[in-house]
Amino acid sequence: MLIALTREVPSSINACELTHVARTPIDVAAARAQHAAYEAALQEAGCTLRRLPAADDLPDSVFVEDAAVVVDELAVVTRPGAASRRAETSSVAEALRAHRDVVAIEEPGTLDGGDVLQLGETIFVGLSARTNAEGARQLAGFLEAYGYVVKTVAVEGALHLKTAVTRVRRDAVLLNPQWIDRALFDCDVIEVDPEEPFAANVLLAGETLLCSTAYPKTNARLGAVTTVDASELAKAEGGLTCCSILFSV
Ligand code: CIR
Repeated sequence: MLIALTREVPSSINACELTHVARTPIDVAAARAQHAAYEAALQEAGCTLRRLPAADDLPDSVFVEDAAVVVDELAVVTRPGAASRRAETSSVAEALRAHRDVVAIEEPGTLDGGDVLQLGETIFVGLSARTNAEGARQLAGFLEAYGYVVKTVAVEGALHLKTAVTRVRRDAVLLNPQWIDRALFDCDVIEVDPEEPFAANVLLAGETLLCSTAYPKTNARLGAVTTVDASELAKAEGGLTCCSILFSV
């Protein structure tokens, strides 16, 4: 069974962190409707939803991906790079304890789940404005014990590693070559359309590839996809991977 951990869009989302995106008003009701459609698409893809309690006082709390990294053997609770986001992790840790042993990144390490891309036994960790070398080192310490190979990669121009590259099939990634070197990947590589730099953040849920309706040119390069409108959460600099943590039980 594939579980999708999610959390409702908080009423405070207009106070979210922003790095590469200019602030524009987010319609909370519209964002919640889009988020509900995203959850429905995950269910349609075969996921069982587990919704965390809403956290209206934490503006970025809908972006649960950043709070933990879950592999088959373990859950690693992060220490998010943005101080405003650190209180998000305790409820995520509590939910994960039902399914995994849970360990945590500790100060002075910082790590956002959006910087962690798993491709089989290889785990890429983006060194970004949010994830530091110490956070990556601690994560490697936890995961290498289970045989994973952890590779760090510098992220520039994008908020997170997974803004620049995500997995689209077992053996293929989608990436923006302006932000990440395609030579890092020894699998099939598909590039985003040059007019759609933010299109690389797609979510593979089981056999279903969830993509944003905002990027038709890139989506046309991917074969069969399921599209969802994620335009309101994009104003908060969030993409499709950010709004869930997927793991098998
Ligand atoms: C932030 O800046 O932390 C949020 N506004 C967006 C986080 C998006 N998360 C992700 O890409 N994993």
